[in-house]
Amino acid sequence: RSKQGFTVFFTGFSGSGKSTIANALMVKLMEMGGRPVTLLDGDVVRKHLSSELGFSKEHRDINIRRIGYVASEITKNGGIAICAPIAPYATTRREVREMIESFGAFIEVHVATSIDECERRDRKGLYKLAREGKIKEFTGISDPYDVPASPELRVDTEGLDVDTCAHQVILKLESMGLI
Ligand code: GGZ
Repeated sequence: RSKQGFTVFFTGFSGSGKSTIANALMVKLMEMGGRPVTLLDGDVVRKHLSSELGFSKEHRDINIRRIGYVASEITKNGGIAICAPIAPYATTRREVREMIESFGAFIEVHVATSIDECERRDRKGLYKLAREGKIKEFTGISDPYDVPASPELRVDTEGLDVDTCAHQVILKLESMGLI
């Protein structure tokens, strides 16, 4: 019997490493073969699915629900969805979890890079702009982030490299009998 579908849902600050780990995970899962793997990355979704949305709580919630809906359809059909938005609100993450768990497994992965470290790296220069007030409602600077209380996995990008973080997700999926 073929295995059930599932969604790996990364959450964390801008620049925390979500996209990089999500991509590394996608490559590993694709190499294993078997099921199709779909990556729903934050900035890609915002370009193609949520281009009219901003960063108010209402708009972020709509964005996360859209991602959750697409991931739930993939999960329902036995596929693998990897999502990598900030998803700052715990109640919205919970909503998405419930939507997906009616079809398959939901693995919440907190990419736990601290806000100080994200700001220090500032890969895209967005934290500087947020500090200058040129980007409003910036998560961690001028907008909230609810730290996940009980994610399936928390990865430490300050102590571990990308490949090790992605491998920890693989080990988790194996221990859950999903791959
Ligand atoms: C947070 C923002 C903001 C504000 C633009 N707050 O590093 P990035 O650039 O590529 O990732 C961030 C992305 C966040 O979009 P998400 O869809 O993941 O957010 S949410 O889950 O809250 O809907 C960042 C950029 O958009 N960005 N303005 N104000 N991130």
